[in-house]
Amino acid sequence: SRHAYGALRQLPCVWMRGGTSKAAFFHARDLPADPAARDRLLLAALDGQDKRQIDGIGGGLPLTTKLAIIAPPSRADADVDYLFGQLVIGENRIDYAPTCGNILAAVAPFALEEGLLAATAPYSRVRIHMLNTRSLCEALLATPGGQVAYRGDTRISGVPGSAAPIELAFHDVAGSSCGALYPTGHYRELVAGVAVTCIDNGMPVVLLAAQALGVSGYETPAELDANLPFKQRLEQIRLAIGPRMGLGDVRNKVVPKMTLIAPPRHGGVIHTRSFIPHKCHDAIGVLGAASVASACVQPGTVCDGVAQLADPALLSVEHPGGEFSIRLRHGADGIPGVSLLRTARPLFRGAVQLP
Ligand code: NQM
Repeated sequence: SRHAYGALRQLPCVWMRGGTSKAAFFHARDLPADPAARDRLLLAALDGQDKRQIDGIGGGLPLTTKLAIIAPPSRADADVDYLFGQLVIGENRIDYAPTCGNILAAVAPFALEEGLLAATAPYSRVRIHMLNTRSLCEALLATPGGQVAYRGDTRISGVPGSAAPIELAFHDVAGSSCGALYPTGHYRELVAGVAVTCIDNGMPVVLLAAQALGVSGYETPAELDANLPFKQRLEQIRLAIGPRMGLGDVRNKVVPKMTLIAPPRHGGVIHTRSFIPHKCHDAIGVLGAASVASACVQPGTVCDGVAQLADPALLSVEHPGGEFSIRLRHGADGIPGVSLLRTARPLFRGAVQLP
């Protein structure tokens, strides 16, 4: 046909690390407004057709195959809109149901450097509207002389070296996807014979004692991923509890995430293994960790008796790659407010080449 040969199309893109994840960042203005046409383009950019994304810029794993679409704010109390997308590997589709707190860390640097808002010196405060969950995050980062600072001495587990900190403070994330902090109306309940706690303080998470599923909770992610009977049982529980969390049929959704808990081993509050939702995370998600920490301060959850709470305002959540420190503010409404530190940086700027 006359279309058999042709040049590649160019789509402006910044490839960024946010916390312990990587994503392709796009301007909404560069993408089709129609969601179906937009997703066809994005799936071609990442190569959603192949498990390894060999013909695209996807990273082959859930944590490295993410995308962010950035736009001017659609609400008056925000500086920028952030839509997160997760490629569902092997299914050639993008899931927009959850947000991602790691990629969120890269939004403020992107918005400032791409001129979506002006930096102030020595710090800039960027109010980010997280479109997936319709909630707000305030990012605070160093911008000496109006330039984003990337070098610094903040270390986060799962990222080598150190970098400038980006503080993320969340205001209204309780019930972000499920409508309530404890969406089933219980602190603890039985699902398929296993005690669980369902919580959404920014991310829908199902907590359960590792021992209740016949594992210790200290296995490596690879060991747990290889344990198929265990993974089937975990998915059975996830499918059963999803509708009770207000998420409907979750067979094709990446929420709720499943988190195994065990007593802390390294001086933290609790030890975790998180499944997102099928593959075991090498660390833990940002809002996942916020939700776990929030459950640790609530008597009557499955964390009660497992968590070792020293300081109810600063909680160290242990995970396979180290720990994640979550600061909780306890307001009068009983809903813990969350803040935390991440680092982020651009890895590559240019244009994705599209067939
Ligand atoms: O919980 C992994 C990640 C995440 C998401 C996942 C995240 C969060 O580590 O907010 O950051 O749960 O799929 O990037």
